Amino acid sequence: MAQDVSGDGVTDLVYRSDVSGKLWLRKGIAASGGGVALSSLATAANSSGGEDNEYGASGWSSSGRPHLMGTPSADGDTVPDIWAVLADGSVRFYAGSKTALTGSGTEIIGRADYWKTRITIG
Ligand SMILES: [Ca+2]
Repeated sequence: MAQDVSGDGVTDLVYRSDVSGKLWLRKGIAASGGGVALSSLATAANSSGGEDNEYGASGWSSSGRPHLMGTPSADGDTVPDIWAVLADGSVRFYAGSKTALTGSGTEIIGRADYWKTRITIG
């Protein structure tokens, strides 16, 4: 997802790495004319802080959680949240954090294979 996760008003990037099986947070830098300097999201070295930070611990590989979607806050705390369709077809909600996700999320929809092929539209 590309939204302001850190809460400084500048768009950040949260992405999955199948190499590590983790989620990573890359913090954006404000552009002089407003918005985010897109180049700050291009590489870890260009980002705010100069490195990507672990956002979701292991278990986020595409085999375990095939589909992910980041959305604006659904729980009212203003921090963007993450929704996942797991390999068993269940849909889980992960409350966003400004620094790193904690906990195992909340099951919103029980196992149903057809959710594996449904595409959510942000
Ligand atoms: Ca930010």
